[in-house]
Amino acid sequence: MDLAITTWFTLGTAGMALGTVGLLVGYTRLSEEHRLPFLDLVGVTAIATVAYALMALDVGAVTSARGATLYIPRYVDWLLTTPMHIAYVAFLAGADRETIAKLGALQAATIVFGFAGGMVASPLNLLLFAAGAIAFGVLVYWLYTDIGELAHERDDMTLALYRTLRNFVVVLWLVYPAVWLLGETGFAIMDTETVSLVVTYIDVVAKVGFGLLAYSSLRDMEFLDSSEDSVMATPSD
Ligand code: RET
Repeated sequence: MDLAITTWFTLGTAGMALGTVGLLVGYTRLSEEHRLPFLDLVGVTAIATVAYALMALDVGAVTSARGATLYIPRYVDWLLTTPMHIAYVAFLAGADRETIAKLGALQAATIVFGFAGGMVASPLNLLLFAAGAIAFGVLVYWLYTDIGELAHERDDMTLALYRTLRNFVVVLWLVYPAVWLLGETGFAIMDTETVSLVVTYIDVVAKVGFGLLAYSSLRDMEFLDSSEDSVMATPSD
């Protein structure tokens, strides 16, 4: 495999591994209430660490009908971790299990369509891309309508965190379909090396950044809760 690509994947492995350790330390500092859901976010970077390590070792690269290189560990990682992120966002809004499962399934469908589209010949590739884009579009629509309204019933801090993470997901994640179209999976304007560099960079930001954003808000909430408690505990004479 190309030395440059191996370098990006090695850097990706290091970034995800460091992120996982950082988030695990964060996990131990959170209150009982926030811990279990936060483990979902630690799981995301842990899965990505394994995916990047496999890619750095040149495991799971396949060549499509049109000569594009696709990395199976990357798509398996996305298939698992993007629904995990969506589940966290929907959980913050107070969505029930069924809704969380429905949103997770839409996100998983996006990835499956994207992988299938990347593997097949033109013009079917663009048709499958369109199917993936529609699934993602419906998901985003729900995050701004029904689920967004649901989040209004939560306390202010949780609502604010919901909004931050939802916007983070929507804006940052739009880079992925753009790169798919620009790369060899789409119109081949960008080569595999450039795609690998860009995707590795946003993957680390999207996964570690998401976890850090959540951590810092959860800590703020805990700090405010404890200072309210101490105000209430102050004897008023
Ligand atoms: C594809 C192509 C089909 C249409 C769409 C896509 C979107 C992919 C997304 C990926 C997000 C990945 C993340 C990884 C973090 O490490 C599959 C490229 C819409 C949204 C967040």
